[in-house]
Amino acid sequence: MTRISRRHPRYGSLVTRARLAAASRSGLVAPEGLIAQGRGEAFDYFLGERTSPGARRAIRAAAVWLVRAHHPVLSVNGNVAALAAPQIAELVRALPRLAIEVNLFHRTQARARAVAAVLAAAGVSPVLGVRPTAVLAGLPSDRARIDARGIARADVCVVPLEDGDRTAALRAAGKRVIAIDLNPLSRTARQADLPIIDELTRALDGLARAVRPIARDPRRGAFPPFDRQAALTEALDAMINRLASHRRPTPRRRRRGPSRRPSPGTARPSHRTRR
Ligand code: PTJ
Repeated sequence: MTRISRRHPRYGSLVTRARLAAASRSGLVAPEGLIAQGRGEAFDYFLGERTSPGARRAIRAAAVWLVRAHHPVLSVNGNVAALAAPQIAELVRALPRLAIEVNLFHRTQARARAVAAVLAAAGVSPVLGVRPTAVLAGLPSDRARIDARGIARADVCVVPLEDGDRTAALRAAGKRVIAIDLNPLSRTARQADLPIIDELTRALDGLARAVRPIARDPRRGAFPPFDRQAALTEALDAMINRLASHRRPTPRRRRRGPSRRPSPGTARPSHRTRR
């Protein structure tokens, strides 16, 4: 792996890229996963690479939903395993009822095993979904292959870096969907019941912190409502405001003076007179 100087102003981002590139070479991350990361990075730039107040509210609401769920499940693909295995382990320590299931778009048995191995090395056990035992209706891709002990019986699913079709299929199956996606315009974010518009590792860290005090409270209640549209609008506003703060005012264009207008009597012939 290339040596990256800690003094580089974008050290964190370069380390993440190098980790994903290595994970792609080993087959854990699909080549398409590198493109997905690039898209995510662009949106994170717009956010200023920090959790917005709106995302913080979404994280707190998601924590309540997870604690109140009977069978909460977190779905893990190649990117998610490569980027956030320690954060997933921390979230499971905060909420041991949370089931962890491998679910891949570009599915091979070797990749499913690689994702499970990375999670196991971080201390997550058991990892479901390596040998799928059920099918999610209405999905043409391999993402339909799910675990009867996990997503199939879940009432709340967390789906980071997901696609819109699966989010819609999960909702059609009666599940509440919490998405983690930096792109507020993605179909996933727009389909989810509770979109968290934030970077994956920051969102998972925030979830673990928010879950702990709620999980200690023995009272249980209904799922508080969440205004998805307001959350998406807030995320877009956060990006627009940041972009606007970097924008220099456009210099006023000089108006053409009257001297450039032809003086009376010297008017250029119109097309009609030329004809
Ligand atoms: O491992 P597999 O085979 O299941 O494939 C996983 C990928 C990520 C390749 C697959 O799910 C995919 O193609 O995803 P998309 O359709 O590119 O969507 C990924 C979404 O996640 C995009 O909207 C990105 O903006 C967003 N995203 C990317 N990186 C991050 C992110 N959101 C939060 N945190 C990130 N680090």
